[in-house]
Formats: sequence, C-alpha cells, structure tokens
Amino acid sequence: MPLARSLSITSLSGLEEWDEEFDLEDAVLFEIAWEVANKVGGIYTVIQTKARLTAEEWGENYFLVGPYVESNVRTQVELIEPTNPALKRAIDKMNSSGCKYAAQCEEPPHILAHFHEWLAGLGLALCRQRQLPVATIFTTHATLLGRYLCAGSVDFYNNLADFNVDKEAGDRQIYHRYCLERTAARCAHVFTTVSQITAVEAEHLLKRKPDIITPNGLNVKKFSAMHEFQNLHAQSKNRIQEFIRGHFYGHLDFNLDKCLFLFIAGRYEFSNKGADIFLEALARLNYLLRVNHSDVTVVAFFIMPARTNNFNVETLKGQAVRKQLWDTAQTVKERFGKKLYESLLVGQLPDVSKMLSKDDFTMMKRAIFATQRQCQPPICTHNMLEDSNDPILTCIRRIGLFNSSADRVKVIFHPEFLSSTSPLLPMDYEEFVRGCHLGVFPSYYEPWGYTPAECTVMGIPSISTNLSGFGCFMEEHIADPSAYGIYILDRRYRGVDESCNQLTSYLFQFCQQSRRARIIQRNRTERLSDLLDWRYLGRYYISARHMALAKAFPDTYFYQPHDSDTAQGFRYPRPASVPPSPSLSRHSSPRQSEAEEDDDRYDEDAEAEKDRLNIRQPLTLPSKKGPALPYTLPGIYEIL
Ligand code: G6P
Ligand code: 1S3
Repeated sequence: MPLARSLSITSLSGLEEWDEEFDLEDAVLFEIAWEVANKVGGIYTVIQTKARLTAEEWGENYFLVGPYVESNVRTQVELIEPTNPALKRAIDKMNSSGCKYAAQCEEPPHILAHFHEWLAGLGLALCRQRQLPVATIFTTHATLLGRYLCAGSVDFYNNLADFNVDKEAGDRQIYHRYCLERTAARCAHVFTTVSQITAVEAEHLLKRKPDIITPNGLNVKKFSAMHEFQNLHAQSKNRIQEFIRGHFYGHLDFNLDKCLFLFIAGRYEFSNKGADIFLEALARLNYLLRVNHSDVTVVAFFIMPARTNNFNVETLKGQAVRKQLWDTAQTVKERFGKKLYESLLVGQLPDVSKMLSKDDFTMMKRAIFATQRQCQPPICTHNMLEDSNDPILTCIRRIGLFNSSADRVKVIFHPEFLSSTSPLLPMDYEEFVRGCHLGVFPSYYEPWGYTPAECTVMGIPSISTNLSGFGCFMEEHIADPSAYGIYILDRRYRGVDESCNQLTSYLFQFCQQSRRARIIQRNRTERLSDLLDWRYLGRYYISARHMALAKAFPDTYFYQPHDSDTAQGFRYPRPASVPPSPSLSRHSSPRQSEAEEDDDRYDEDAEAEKDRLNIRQPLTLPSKKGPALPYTLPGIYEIL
C-alpha cells in the first residue's frame, strides 16, 4: 500500500504546474477495456502508456481488467497474487463460483471503475442497474455511429444535430451496440471523451455532453543531447534505404540521398483516415515534381492492415537479390583485401589488373544478372485476399501511380503492422517512424489521432487535420503549428478538392526544403513533445476520477474543478526565427539562413501575434464532406 495517495505534476518546459491533493487511501481503481494487454488499436496505447502515471497515483490499488487472451497473457502479463485482502477474497470467490459480485468484507474500499468504449459498457450499465456502490466513468474514444456514418457518403459534420440516431444505427445493423454505448455514456457518473470535436459528436449522437475532455498522452523519451534523436533518424533512415534498395532492384534510377520517406499508418478505414485524399495528393505531387524537373523522389508508405495470405514472392525476391549483391560484394572485397595484404607483406605494390580473378568476375556478373527485372517494382508487399476490391489498390489503378521510372512519387502498400521480426522490413513501428521524413494523416474522422502525436514526440513532422482531435489540440496550443512541423490541413471549411490541393501544396513545399531546413524543423517538432506527455495531460484523467468519486460518494470526497480542466490556456509561441507576419510564416518551413538563430528568443511581433491568435474560436461545424474525388488536376495550377 503506498503511503502518499496524492499527485503533484511538476512543470515541464514552462507548461503550467498542477497540484492535486486528494486522499485516495481507501479507494481502489479498476480500469476496464477490451484493449488491456490486447492490441487492437489506439485504446491499447492509451492504457499502456498511461499505466505508469496512474500507478504512481494509485499504487497497488490500481487494476486493469481486460480479455483473457492466452498469447497476450504469456507475453505481456506477469502473474501475481493480489495483496489487498478484499480483492483476494473477491477473486477467490469469482474463481470458485463465476463472475459474481463478492466484496462483502468488513471495510470495503471505495471502488472506482473506469470503462472504455462500448465493449466494456455493459459492466457499467449493470453496476448502475444493480445500484452497486461503485463510482463509474465512461470514456468513448470514438462513437460507434460516428465511425459508421463517416465511413459512408454522409455529410457528417453539417448534419450532426439532425441525425435520427436510432434509425441510422438500425440501418447499419449496429443498434444493439449503439444502445450499449449510449446507455453507458448516459448512466456513468462521469462521461469523458478524447477531444473537443468528439465531445460535440457525443452530445448529438449519444445525447450527453462529456463532463471533461481527456486528451491522449504518451510517455516521452528525453535525450540528454538534442543530436541523439537526430542520429536515431539517420540510423533508421539507413535501414529503410536498405529495404528500398531491395524493393526497387533493377529500377534504382533515383538518388537515394534525395529520397524522402512519407507514410500513413493506422486502422484501415480508407476515407476516415484520409488515405483517399493522400493518394490523390500524391498523384498531383508526382505531376508537380515532374514538371518542375525536381531531383527529389518521394516514397510513400501505406501501413494499414488488410486481409492477406502472406508476403508476395516478388517483394521477398527483392530483398533476397539485395542480400545476394551485398554478399557478393563482401566476398570479392575479402578476396581483394587478402591479395592486397599479401602483396604489401612482400613489399610490393599490387598489380591492380590481377587483383580480381575470373571467378570473381563471373560471380559479379551473375549477381548483376539477378537484378534484371521485367516488371515494375511492386506496389503491395503482400498477396491481398481482396485485391480487386481493395480501396487503396483500386485508387492506385485509377490514378496510375505504378512505380514507373518516370514517376517521382513511388508507393509501397504494406498491409500489415510492422514488426522487428519481419523478414521483409525488420523494423518496429517506432524505429520506422524515426527513419521517415513526414507522417501524413489527413483524416476525416479521427477523435484523437495517435499517429501524428507519436511523430511529434520523435521529432518527425506530420500533417493532420482540423477534424482530428490532435490537430485541433495543437492548433489551440501552438501559435504557428506549421513552423514546428505540425501541418494542419483544413478539412472543416474547405471542400474535398480544395483540401486535396492544400495537402499537395504542403507536400510540394516539404519536398523543396533543404536537408538543413529539415534538421532545424525536426528540432522544433521535438520541442513540442512535453505538451503531449502524460505528465502534463494525465491531469485530465485524474480530474475525471476525482469528479466521479465525489459524485458517487459525496460524504467522503469533495471535488473542486480546476481551471485547467478544460485543457485551455497554454500556448506555445511561434519560434522567434520564423518571420513575424503570419502571411510569411504560415505553412512555411525554416529557412536555411536561420540555422544559427536562437529559436528560443521571443520577439514583440511574435508575442503580439500569439495574443491575436489566442482568441479562441467557437467550435463550428465543418463544411460538406463532398463526393468522392475524381482524378483531376486543374487545382494544381494554383500551386504552380
Ligand atoms: C540527422 C543526422 C544528420 C543527417 C540528417 C539527414 O540530422 O544527424 O547527420 O544528415 O539526419 O536528414 P534528412 O532529412 O536528409 O534525412
Ligand atoms: C480510436 O482509435 P481509432 O484509430 O479507431 O481511439 C484512439 C485512442 O483514443 C484515438 O486516437 C483514435 O482517433 C480513435 O480512432
């Protein structure tokens, strides 16, 4: 049992301090979710990364409850006996007679149960229906109906207030799940969601306004020296380059040193995650790079899991050919070195014409012959089960990005999450992100969006949107996000074609940056990581818990709302080295001449601009989603 049951969150790089004195000595916290030690999507990341901070506050009285999946238990869980007698008795009883409520001990603790998503919502509904003495919190990370509506052709944000929710849920055959979600949201003591935009959605679709917004954080890894994370970028990039050498064997007619790696990753929801407009923008970017005779090549990775039956032969062959070339080069190098050494030992300069034997030449010719290829480098790394209907592949067929030599934009679709044990691209996700240049997440439906947040804490610039929780949060807290490498696409007030042009423009400008400018930008991006640290953002979860205890047990707990409960207030100023006028700096990247400037300097113009931008805008509904994009080029003439 920990002695101190209150938490003080100290200041991080100038972010406000926050102290909470709340006696939790007699309380026990359960957090229940389908994704506890069970990776399905972002909720796993929320729970896994938040656990350390929560355990600091609750000590041994913090319990996570999730599904029993044997393989996960073996790899992620350490089996121990509970030390709390009340819990031990409860668990023994549950073990002997099934999952019944059994905490009939003499001094029962105050129980707080935090349920995530509709899948866990039934537990909450039963707690309330049986009037159990349990304080309850329900957090939704996306509404079920919102996700379904957005995935269709509905103009979601303009019609939020008008949906006949029961009918819409029924039409989509999710009525039972929708009811569970709505019940949990409605009867929880405290209802929370991950962003302001999802709060508005929940108010309309679940008919309850969240009591508090609980934005998602991460555990930020701090390096003692700034250049350490830059070195990691260079190392990981080398590994991606190795993969590219294999994937494009026989077609390596572009300069790898001038090659930029872009990526999109996440749950495979083609239009919700913005893969549709990313592809369209890539086609337009390809055109722009070609007509401008750019020497930059872009490789865009799509990391989105789909149904496959393993890697395809051509992709595996690419890596095998690369390995063979490498082995051949090593063998010849060793033989060459040995001859050179022997020659020097006897005091003679070698006869260079005799350094390589016929065998060496034959071996090298064979290796070169193996790199001959009749087909284009593959788009997809796997055999897709639904190849002909797959939305990414269908779109690529339409826009014609086929990895041909003339294309300045190449595409690689990896329909499986990355793993360091993969025979193809043996890198884990974090390593891969570090090696890339830009994450592109132009989502239409994204309650929070961990992917751009993960990029930020690793110092990798990203593109998100003002329809994503992350994008709105960054817009609210940073005076000039793009100066920090946080590009926020307008999908709220612009039509889909216009957003696509804006995305193309961001990408094209990014491709024009010098290496020096990219390095400066990565330094700036990484500087924002404190804002996304659980040590800063954890306060909203803490407030939600205290609020729930005070509502359920008013005789024991008292909750005083914090000013910062609304996640407002703090704002990062624009880096002083960026030109003061927003028209000059907006969507700009750092200029080469700024390299020596001190970014931490404030200047009056930046301060004034900070104040001007600090006038918070009310959340208004975004413009029409618009029809699916046709492959059209007219808009790009505006960019030229
Ligand atoms: C890091 C490394 C540099 C390297 C650079 C490449 O900053 O420390 O040594 O030159 O990455 O940057 P780029 O944006 O071209 O991958
Ligand atoms: C949801 O996962 P998703 O990718 O289906 O929850 C995540 C964690 O809160 C959130 O980041 C994401 O936007 C939601 O969509």
